Amino acid sequence: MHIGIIGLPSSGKTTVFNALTRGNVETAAFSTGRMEVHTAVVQVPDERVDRLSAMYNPKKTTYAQVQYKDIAGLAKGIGESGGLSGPLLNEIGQNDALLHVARAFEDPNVLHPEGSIDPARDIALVENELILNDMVTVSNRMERLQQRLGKGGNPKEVEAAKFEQALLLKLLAQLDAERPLRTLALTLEEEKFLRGFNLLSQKPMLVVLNIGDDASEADAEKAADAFSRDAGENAAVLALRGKLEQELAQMAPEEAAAFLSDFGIDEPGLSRVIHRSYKLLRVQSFFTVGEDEVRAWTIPVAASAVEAAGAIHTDLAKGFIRAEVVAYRDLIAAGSMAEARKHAAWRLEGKEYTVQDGDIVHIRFAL
Ligand SMILES: Nc1nc2c(ncn2[C@@H]2O[C@H](COP(=O)(O)OP(=O)(O)O)[C@@H](O)[C@H]2O)c(=O)[nH]1
Ligand SMILES: [Mg+2]
Repeated sequence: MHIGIIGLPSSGKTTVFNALTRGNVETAAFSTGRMEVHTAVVQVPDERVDRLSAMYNPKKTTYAQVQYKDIAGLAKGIGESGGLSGPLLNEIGQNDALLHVARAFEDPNVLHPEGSIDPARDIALVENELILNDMVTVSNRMERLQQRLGKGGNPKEVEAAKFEQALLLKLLAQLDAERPLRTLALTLEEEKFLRGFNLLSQKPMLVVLNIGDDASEADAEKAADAFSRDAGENAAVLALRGKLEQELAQMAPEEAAAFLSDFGIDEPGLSRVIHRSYKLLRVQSFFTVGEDEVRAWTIPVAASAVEAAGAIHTDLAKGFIRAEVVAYRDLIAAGSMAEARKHAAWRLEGKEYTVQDGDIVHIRFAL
């Protein structure tokens, strides 16, 4: 999974990236405006993995992973003339979801490109750049399609072109109304067709309001209410104290715990962001356990047992016989796999079984 961090210059993208990845990339009170990208892989904290690991004491424990990219270079007006530059478009387009950092902290030492603090305005500005860029992409596509339609072709080709034309018109109407594509309802066929188009405003988006140390999260989220109200299920907003989280991420665990209780924070913003973005991507985890390794795997929500097998290795999907399955809480309640096996909680499932979040799975297979 890949999540791209975008936002106006000096909104705190690098600060949030450092907080998420325990990184040490330099932050700056001014922006060079250059495109610059930093990448890091983050393990998704998961108490269930910790408990399973304590149960099995394996040689290796592997958490689910998310790759974050801090992408600088998006600014107001940049998408107006012919869309984003190739490299920037490419960097943003490659992600499964976007984490959009909007500045909500006051600090006279940090220049704001728009001259004042107004997160709702800034969110709309960035959205608009994505929308403009998609407009260019879709219009270009439409132009080529018109030429093709003009030339005729066999009935099958014409039918495919008509399907695309209807879809592109639908997208253009949405973009013309300055609305992102992620709020547009699409059929499965349309969604499939659009894969690989790199439409930026179609990507699920988590807006992170970067608030100051003593600002209230509730106040900040209210400021972005308008955005979250019509964003639908493909977007979410949460507030985060970027600078404080960055400092927190660089502390030793005991120091961090004391710090959290001093500030009255129960869950570090870091894990809230990771969990929310995981949810936005509509993925879930299942686990494999053993003395060698306890491991979390990422699969789409509603994936089947054979898809889960394929996530581990293509051979397991090819030679799939049955999946041994036990729900996480049933295993914990039973105390051990041997105990769980004696109860109905442990069962054999076929290819079509819909894997549930937290299932512990062992694939029986033969090649
Ligand atoms: N006061 C304050 N400053 C912040 C906060 N988050 C980031 N900054 C500062 O704002 C400046 C820009 O941050 P940076 O992460 O480099 O922004 P980017 O351009 O979006 O990557 C830096 O000087 C940061 O230290 C915050 O929550 N509070
Ligand atoms: Mg930066």
